[in-house]
Amino acid sequence: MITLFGFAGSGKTTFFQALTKSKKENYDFSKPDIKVAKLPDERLEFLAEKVNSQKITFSELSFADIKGAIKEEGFPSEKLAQLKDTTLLIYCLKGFGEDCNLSDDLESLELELICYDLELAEKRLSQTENSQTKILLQRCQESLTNGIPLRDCEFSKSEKEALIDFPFLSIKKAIILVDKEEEKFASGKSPLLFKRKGKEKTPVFSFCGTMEKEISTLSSQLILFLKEILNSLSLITFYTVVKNEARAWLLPEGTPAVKAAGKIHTDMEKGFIRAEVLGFEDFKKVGSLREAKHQNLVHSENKDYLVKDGDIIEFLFSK
Ligand SMILES: Nc1nc2c(ncn2[C@@H]2O[C@H](COP(=O)(O)OP(=O)(O)OP(=O)(O)O)[C@@H](O)[C@H]2O)c(=O)[nH]1
Ligand SMILES: [Mg+2]
Repeated sequence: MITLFGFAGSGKTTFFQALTKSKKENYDFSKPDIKVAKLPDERLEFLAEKVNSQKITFSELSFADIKGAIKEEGFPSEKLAQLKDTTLLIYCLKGFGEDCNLSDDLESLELELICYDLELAEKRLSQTENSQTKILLQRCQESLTNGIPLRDCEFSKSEKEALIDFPFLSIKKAIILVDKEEEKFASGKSPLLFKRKGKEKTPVFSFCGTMEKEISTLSSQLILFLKEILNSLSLITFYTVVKNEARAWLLPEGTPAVKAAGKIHTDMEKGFIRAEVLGFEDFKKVGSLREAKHQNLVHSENKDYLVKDGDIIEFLFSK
């Protein structure tokens, strides 16, 4: 789940509707509004056209839109707790109107998460007897007290694993999104100068939410933004062509073929025999599956093969 997080009126819902191609509904704002966005995919379109697929199925990402708090009031902790299942945060900043103050909004949003985490760290510290956990939580407490989000702290692999047990929010990966005025957007000016520590690594994107909503397809900027999301989440895409359907699937980088098969169907994972793999670039060169086979571009792989971005895969399995 990817959650849009920002103060009231920062353009989250406008952007959410553009992204998910949805309309405003009478929604119960006490809960997050969850919808999927189809991921535009030129490789899939090329594949579908070349193999004459009647059906084309794009991969999807789930987005959540939560109602923002008024900046002066801040977020109640029940509201922030709605972020705990999020894998990626999109900090939405208001880049339009007289009262826009990007750096201050970003800092305030980050502070909301830092305060939430600090309270959590202190509560858990008072509850734990384990000395290692205590040391780890004390380190978290120290960083948070210094205003450093946990995302910017150096943790070892085992510490990271231990931290999974705690629903910290400032540890989550983030992308910054600025909803800008049409005028500024057209002139391509970047109003952003985030000088804070650690922020260099946080990707920044800007859009005009109202303009995005009016166009029926996603803009090239928005497509880049979705690509950055996949990148931040270390997700890759593989493709299948079955009967009349060409389909894209998302997968965490470093997933073995047998698990990729399981994503399609558990039977395919259980009865996995092998994967016939064709890299997209090889397919692009020849433009046909038959020709690719003929030129020995298709390679057989066993269950441990790590799927690569762009692989076109046929799974062979016993029923
Ligand atoms: N000028 C301009 N106005 C925008 C832009 N994006 C959104 N707006 C306007 O800003 C107002 C608030 O937008 P929303 O998308 O509802 O804001 P929100 O972040 O969902 O607000 P909450 O749900 O209250 O937290 C609406 O009137 C939008 O039309 C933009 O890029 N430029
Ligand atoms: Mg909204």
